[in-house]
Amino acid sequence: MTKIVNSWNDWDPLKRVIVGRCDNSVIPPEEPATSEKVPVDSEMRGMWGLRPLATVERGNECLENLVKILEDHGVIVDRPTPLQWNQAIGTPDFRNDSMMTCMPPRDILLTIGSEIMAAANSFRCRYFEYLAYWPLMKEYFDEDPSFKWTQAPRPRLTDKSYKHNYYDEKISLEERLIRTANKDFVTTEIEPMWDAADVMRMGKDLFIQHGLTTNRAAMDWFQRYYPEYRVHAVNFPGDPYPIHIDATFVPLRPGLIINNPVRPLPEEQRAIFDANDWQIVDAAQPAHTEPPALCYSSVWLSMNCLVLDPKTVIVEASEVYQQEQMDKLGMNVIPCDLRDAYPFGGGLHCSTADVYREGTCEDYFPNRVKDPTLVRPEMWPEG
Ligand code: DAV
Repeated sequence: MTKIVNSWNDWDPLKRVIVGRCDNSVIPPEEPATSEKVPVDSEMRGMWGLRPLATVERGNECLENLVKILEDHGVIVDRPTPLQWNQAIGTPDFRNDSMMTCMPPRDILLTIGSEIMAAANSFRCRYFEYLAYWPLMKEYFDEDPSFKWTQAPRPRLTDKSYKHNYYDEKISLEERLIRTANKDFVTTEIEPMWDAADVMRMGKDLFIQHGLTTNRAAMDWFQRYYPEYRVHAVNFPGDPYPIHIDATFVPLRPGLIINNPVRPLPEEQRAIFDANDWQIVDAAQPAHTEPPALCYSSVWLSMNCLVLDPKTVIVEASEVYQQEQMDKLGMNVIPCDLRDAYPFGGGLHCSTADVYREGTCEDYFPNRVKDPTLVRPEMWPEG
């Protein structure tokens, strides 16, 4: 019997992966969850509709560059089936004028061991995005008898799921940073909401970013759903638009993490890493001062790399400083031209979702200390 799905972290040798597609991608209309996420000065504000075809073709070309590199390294690559993302959608609780894309599978699919779970995303425009991956899930289900095909509880995303008037174009960067440091985000706590890209998997420990796309109720849900794993809530106060952990806190191999220097992990949240001799180093500066046109993400996609194994990493081709740093950290660097795919939803890590990495569930944090990040500390006594 074939084992198709198995992945416990972001660094074990990668053997099979999903790479997204840009086809039919849309800039979605503003809705409560997205209004805060699109930076105030973004040219995407007030704009919505299909993305220009030439950019879609160019984005897909970039993804093909990645597919080729992966296949040359013996990795099996699967691709989603895009929908007509410009269709309007509705549920009993909301209507939205369009969907978005299936470029960043990392936001939708969370692989933990032999389970792939579709997330409980907070953006209404992403409510049906999982459908693009269902043909692949069915294939894995038919071929791998141990594959667990799961959907997280679907959020209702009524108006009660969001704080209204949270978005305010007049609020300054300083005020925005105070708000995120105080863990005041656009989503309420009425139901668990989370993006898979906010979850950093490290064997027995899951580190989840509390931010604009993942709430505290989601952390509680995770700890109950996975009682055998330690669930940690982390947050990065230097980020005015905290979404997704993978341009902020990126593990390269056991014991080594690169951390966005403008979004450092607060001192008190480091205890568990310090106690287990994990090194947290500042990531290199991005090579660009601006993201590409019509892009939601920041220049820090520079650190959104894809680790192929603990000695090999794919880094975006123009990110020369990040490449240089990876080299100094003892990694073999494979450059990949992907920047024109950024506008569709992210970098190398975002564009992929793990299917199979060799390896098992390890405990990388055997030394237990007082750890304020634990979501349910009473479940994990010290010592
Ligand atoms: O820095 O804009 C991007 C993360 C995309 N998954 C940022 C976060």
